[in-house]
Amino acid sequence: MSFKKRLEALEQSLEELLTRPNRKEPLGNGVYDRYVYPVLTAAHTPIFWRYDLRESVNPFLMERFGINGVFNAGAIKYKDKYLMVARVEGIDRKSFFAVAESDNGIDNFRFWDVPVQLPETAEPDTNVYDIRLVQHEDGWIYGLFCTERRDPAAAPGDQSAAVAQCGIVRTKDLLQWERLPDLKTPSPQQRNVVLHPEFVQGKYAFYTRPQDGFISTGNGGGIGFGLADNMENAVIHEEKVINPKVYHTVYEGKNGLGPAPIKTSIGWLHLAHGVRNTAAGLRYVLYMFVTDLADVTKVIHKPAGYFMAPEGEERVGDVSNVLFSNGWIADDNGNVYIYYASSDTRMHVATTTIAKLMDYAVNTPEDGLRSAASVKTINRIIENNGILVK
Ligand code: M1P
Repeated sequence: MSFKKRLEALEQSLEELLTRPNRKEPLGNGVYDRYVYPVLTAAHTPIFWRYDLRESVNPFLMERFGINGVFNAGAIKYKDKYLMVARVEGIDRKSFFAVAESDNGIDNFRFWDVPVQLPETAEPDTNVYDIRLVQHEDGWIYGLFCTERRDPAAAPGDQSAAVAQCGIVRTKDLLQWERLPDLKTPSPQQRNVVLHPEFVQGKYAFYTRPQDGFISTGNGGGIGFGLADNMENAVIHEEKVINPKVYHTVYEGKNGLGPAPIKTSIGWLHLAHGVRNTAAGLRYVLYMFVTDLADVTKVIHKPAGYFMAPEGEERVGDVSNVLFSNGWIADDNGNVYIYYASSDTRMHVATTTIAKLMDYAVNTPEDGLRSAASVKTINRIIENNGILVK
């Protein structure tokens, strides 16, 4: 195939993918709707990122920069567009951020021409990922992300020991980003740090995930909370765990907050991921809880179990059996777009409404933490449906 024909074929196949309409999966569970197609994948990235399009230097039109996956995207509505800031991972295993935009939030997401030009601190990042975008009441859009660097204490032969910390950037237009110093906390490592959109006691409020090691949270498990005086040199002196790991639940191994919480009339609605270990490796699912409007550290509703777990093709990918979400958008009319990644490979959307999510959060029974308690819960539903449980 000639260079020209191959380029035309590549362009046509990308355009077909980018313009393909998405559609809801039939029926669903009443809480949210899943969609048939992923909304962002490696194949959605621009051809001019992956190929040198000069025939003189790339006569075979071969890929020069392969993309391995597009996942764990932050999300925000900006100038009436639905934006995801995705974690784009090259085949070299480095991640970077790139903005993709859609008019309706469910299909036709297109990457902006150039990835995010992320400034660095004096200590360069080896890898950056999982950005959480927050429109804060101070007027800035903040991006909190994980910055990973090799552990300086690692033995010479150990090339996997790493330190994860929370990197911070801010912007007004998602084009120019200002890098601020990394967050300082009492914990040796941090991942899944999220900024609360409002001041709490006049301070910046953070959800953290203290952890002792890079993979295992050790003693530090649970979603933490802490306050900092400013963002220019953000320091949390005291971290309090507000949503701990719990034995024999979907978050017994570790957990972490997803996107920044959504304010509702009942409380702050949170989406988080819970992890447990299995013979087949770690399993990541999404769950929800609600915190008090007056005391944002107090959990007031917590439905049992998971809100979403990997299904069908979502179950398989680079890191299989993983759902992860760090981005959602709540429209003024109450519609909610939940952007979630499957198996560290691709992005999907699920749609619902604030009314449905609050009904789910408030009226789904809590975890009784024992099999007998689960049977009691089912019995109540059966009896409410007119069937006597003897
Ligand atoms: O591979 C699953 C996820 O693992 C990490 O999340 P956590 O710190 O909660 O275990 C992150 O590396 C995340 O990016 C990844 O999706």
